[in-house]
Amino acid sequence: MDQGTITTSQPTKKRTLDEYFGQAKRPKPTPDSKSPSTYDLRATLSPLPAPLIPATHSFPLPEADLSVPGLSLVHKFITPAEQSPIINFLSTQPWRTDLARRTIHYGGTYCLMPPRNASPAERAAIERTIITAAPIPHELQGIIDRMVSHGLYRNDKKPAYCIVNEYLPGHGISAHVENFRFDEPVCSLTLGDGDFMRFHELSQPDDGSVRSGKAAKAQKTGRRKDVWLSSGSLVVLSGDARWRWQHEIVRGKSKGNGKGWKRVSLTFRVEK
Ligand SMILES: O=C(O)CCC(=O)C(=O)O
Repeated sequence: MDQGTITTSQPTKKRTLDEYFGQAKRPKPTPDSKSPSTYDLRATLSPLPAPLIPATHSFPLPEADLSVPGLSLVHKFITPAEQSPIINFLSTQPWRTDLARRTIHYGGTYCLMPPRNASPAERAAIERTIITAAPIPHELQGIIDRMVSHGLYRNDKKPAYCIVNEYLPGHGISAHVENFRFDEPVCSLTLGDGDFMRFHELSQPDDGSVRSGKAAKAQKTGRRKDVWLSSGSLVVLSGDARWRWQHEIVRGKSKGNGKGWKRVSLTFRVEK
């Protein structure tokens, strides 16, 4: 760089949740909708683009990991060739930048922070609140249909929520259980590079979000298990793995040894 040049980085304004999920930008639920995440898809997504992957596909049966009851892993859930169009599609989507890692929330967002002076009842209500977001786009429906065709979800009760997380070296997610507000299973697809997911056994099921700090305070037994999530794999959390074990993506600056390492995960959740 030219010795005389001083570069100043513009302070980036942290956007609020309202700026991401402002009421005006949210599709209105249809009158007969059962949940805030059900919209008239014909109005918002017409004509429907083709799903990026076909629903049917043969892959090995899920491998159960018996050391964490309720945990199973489907390696090669999608092929390397199927990953590229999904990654390209996600790159066209609006990403949230209010956390260290970039995220996209489809269906809704939750884990909202109650104000400090909130009463226990207000706190509980805020912690159960979901702010509606744009529905899971049709391009990603092939992933959902593939999970349905392999018996992970029922056709009449498909996941309506999906969080996309983009992890670069140094990014992670602190240990937490899956929000009790949702049903099981919770399924997470790994695109790009693989990584370990670390599981911690709790003394008893304990619902607590990372944001509120409650997850960090949950009492652990000390049993821990690292599970490798290969590229293209789907990790399936049910039973104790979903209610009684916390999961974590450990932050590590040296992941990929500086060679452009990146893991993108799509985590699907279903209404109770
Ligand atoms: O990256 C993952 O596979 C897990 C993401 C996760 O736990 C979450 O979004 O709550």
